Amino acid sequence: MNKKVYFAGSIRGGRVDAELYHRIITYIQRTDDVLTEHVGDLNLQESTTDKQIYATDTGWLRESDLVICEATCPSLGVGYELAYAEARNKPVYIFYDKSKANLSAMLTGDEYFHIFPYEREDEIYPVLDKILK
Ligand code: 6K6
Repeated sequence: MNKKVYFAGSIRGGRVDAELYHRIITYIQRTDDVLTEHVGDLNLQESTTDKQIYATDTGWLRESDLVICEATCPSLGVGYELAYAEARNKPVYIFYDKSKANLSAMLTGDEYFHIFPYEREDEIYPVLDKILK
């Protein structure tokens, strides 16, 4: 059965990696369901209230089977989501470009998280295959 994947990536933290999020989401969708397709939307518009965003996203986090995150661009919302997922025992997989980001010690120091530093984007996809198999 398809897994329900909560993909987390920066929105108000900055959209510099939005195209990368889009490619990762498209890759996951070949085999599984992404609850948060909008994170990879290159023309994302504010269309609802922050209260509604919080209610919807925390509901999807509770419904998800696992969380996959691209954390190169720092985001308070993503950090919150990762802690929320950990508190509910959801498996959490974090990717980041080690030449661009110095990931927070609050992530790298937490052994609960599965963290994958990469140098080139093409290293991400074989790891995703293993996570989703
Ligand atoms: C469009 C433009 C700005 O805001 C929007 C609509 N906002 C959001 N819609 C859905 N999910 C959101 C929105 N803002 C934040 N999130 C959730 O938090 C996503 O699941 C992301 O993984 C994460 C990003 O947090 P910030 O702090 O970078 O916004």
